[in-house]
Amino acid sequence: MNDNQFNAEFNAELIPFKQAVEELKIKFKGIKQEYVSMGIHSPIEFVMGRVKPVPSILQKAARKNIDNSEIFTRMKDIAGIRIICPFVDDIYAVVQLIKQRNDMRVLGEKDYVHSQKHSGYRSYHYVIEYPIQSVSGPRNLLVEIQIRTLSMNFWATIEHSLNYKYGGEIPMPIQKRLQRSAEAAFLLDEEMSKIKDEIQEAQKIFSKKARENNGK
Ligand code: 0O2
Repeated sequence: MNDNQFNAEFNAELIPFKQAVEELKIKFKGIKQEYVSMGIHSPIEFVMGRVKPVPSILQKAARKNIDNSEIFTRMKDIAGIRIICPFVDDIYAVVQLIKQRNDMRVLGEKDYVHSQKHSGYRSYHYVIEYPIQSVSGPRNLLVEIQIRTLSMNFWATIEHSLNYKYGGEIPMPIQKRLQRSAEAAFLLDEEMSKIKDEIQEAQKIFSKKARENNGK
């Protein structure tokens, strides 16, 4: 098979994963809208999703000794959803929301919120099985859902780009700084949680005013 054929077939295999990402983004955004319309605090601030770029899929498959023929059934994060929450407690509210749904099945979970990684990374990970309807019939796809606070997301985004810049070998002084900034992000989450009620009250007033202004 030449490179063009390989690329065409590989990209065709990614279509159902793109569909899963789009469907899940709509579903989680819908949850946020429901909370907002009820005037209740939403544990979801915003939702992002992506299909992993082909070079990253191939690199990860090589790193994890996954044969090309098994990539689409064994790799857990070809389709990825990221749910960003205002407060740490909200992460666990979203975890429960997902567990209770009957349109997806949880296959695995990693709590890096309570057990942060050595790098300083914190996030809650779910691997779910998600059914989609394709032209050739129903299929269950693996999707990774990362749930984290705004400050965890800020840290992870910066660290990810530094990792990219240094080809996965971040110099030790920068690693140390990142670990310290992860601590600072953790403290920020803790402090925000302590004044959660005040913040939510302010947000309610702000949303009410915005709705009134829109109605004018
Ligand atoms: P990318 O570019 O974000 O897609 P597994 O999938 O369980 O077989 P894996 O992938 O090592 O094994 O699992 P893990 O450690 O739970 O990590 C999965 C994803 O979490 C990563 O995907 C990252 O998105 C994120 N992640 C994990 N550790 C870190 C970290 O230290 N820093 C940052 N910024 N993100 C992290 P990818 O494929 O590595 O990267």
